[in-house]
Amino acid sequence: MLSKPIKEMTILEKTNMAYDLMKDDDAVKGQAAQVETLLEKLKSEDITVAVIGQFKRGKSALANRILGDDVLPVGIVPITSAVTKVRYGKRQAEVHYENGVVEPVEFERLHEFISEQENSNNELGVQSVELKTPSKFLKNGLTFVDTPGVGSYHKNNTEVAYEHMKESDAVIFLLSVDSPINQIEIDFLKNTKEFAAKFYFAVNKIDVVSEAELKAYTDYCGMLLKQLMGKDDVRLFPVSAKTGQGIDDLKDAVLRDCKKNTREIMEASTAKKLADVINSAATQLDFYWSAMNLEYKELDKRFAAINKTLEDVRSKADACEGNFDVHLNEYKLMLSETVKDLFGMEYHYEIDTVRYGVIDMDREDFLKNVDDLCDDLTKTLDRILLYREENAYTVCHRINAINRLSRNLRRIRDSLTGERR
Ligand SMILES: Nc1nc2c(ncn2[C@@H]2O[C@H](COP(=O)(O)OP(=O)(O)O)[C@@H](O)[C@H]2O)c(=O)[nH]1
Ligand SMILES: [Mg+2]
Repeated sequence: MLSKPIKEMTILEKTNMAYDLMKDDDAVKGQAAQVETLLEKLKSEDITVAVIGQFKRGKSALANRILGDDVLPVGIVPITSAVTKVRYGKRQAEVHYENGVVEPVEFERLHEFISEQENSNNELGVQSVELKTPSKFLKNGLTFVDTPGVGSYHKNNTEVAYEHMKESDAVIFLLSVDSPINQIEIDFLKNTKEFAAKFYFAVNKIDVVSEAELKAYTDYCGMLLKQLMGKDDVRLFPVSAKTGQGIDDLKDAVLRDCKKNTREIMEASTAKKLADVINSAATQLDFYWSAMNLEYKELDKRFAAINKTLEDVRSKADACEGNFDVHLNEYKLMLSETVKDLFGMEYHYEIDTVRYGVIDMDREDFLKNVDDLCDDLTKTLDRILLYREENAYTVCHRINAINRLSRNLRRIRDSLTGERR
């Protein structure tokens, strides 16, 4: 099947190969979709730069400075509770909800969706906020991401920061002179340094200290970061989001790299992310192994529970009177949650975007979609778990297929992480 040895393949070829291997196995549908996204990104060469750091270091203020537009809310109390993506374009703001709904909002109202106080624990179900502004910094397809604080009071925010770390190609890690680098920041860097291709360390709020104090701070942090990152050339960018001092140096460094070394950054970043997706696919296949090995009695119980949930979904759908697109997305989220609870596995659904004010699908369409959704779930689970399958040939075939897929994926992963087999 292989045209050339894995170790001679480019990152694009490896990513394509991983996609081809995964796309036909329902067990790793979610991961296949992630690889597809990686492929699209790799081809488009759009770099994502995220600002990451603990809350109140001045991430949002710095982002505003870099963009040259006060698009992001800044505050004395932790403000950002949702990830905010900024792209090039005519000034506009949209809130994207977990259930697929997209709602345009005015910039003045953004705090309602992304502040801890007004949307605590993300009660509104915001997935992300997407902004556009005609900043030169974003002109060449760069996406800029402002994240909630690492290690803030809500555990959720740290998870969000981790996830975004995984999605970014380059990271501006923000420290601030008013608090020495702490254990939370150190742990975060230790755990995530594998995921981004490029790091810029910035030290903010230099307007509040003397030159001597700043030097003591940067000497100390510089030493610590070199140890942490395991390399000697860690550069620190002292900045002040308040006065604008040092911002141009940081901006220039990011832009220069993104322009000159786009390919290199994208490939390094894709390699890291692909290895991570493959690890998650391997874990997923292990879950299927354990689910397949459940006793029939146990499997029967869980299939009965799934069927009960599907009945609930169908009767809910029958009683439903409008907002059909949103409800369909909500059923998908609910079903994947149930599969996770019952079988310990991720079950992937595309959540369709629902534009604000755009006409719903009609009732007939909706009921048909709900039917398909329900039928499809049991059929797929039947098939991948070989539920009640008495045919030895099918069983062997499936077991071999899982083994082969695991093995091939691990080979790609090892070639990405440089491990020898
Ligand atoms: N003195 C000073 N204050 C700053 C600077 N950057 C941000 N701040 C303040 O620090 C606080 C937190 O800023 P914010 O951007 O919301 O932090 P985030 O939680 O990391 O996004 C706000 O009160 C800002 O006004 C800076 O360079 N100098
Ligand atoms: Mg913020």
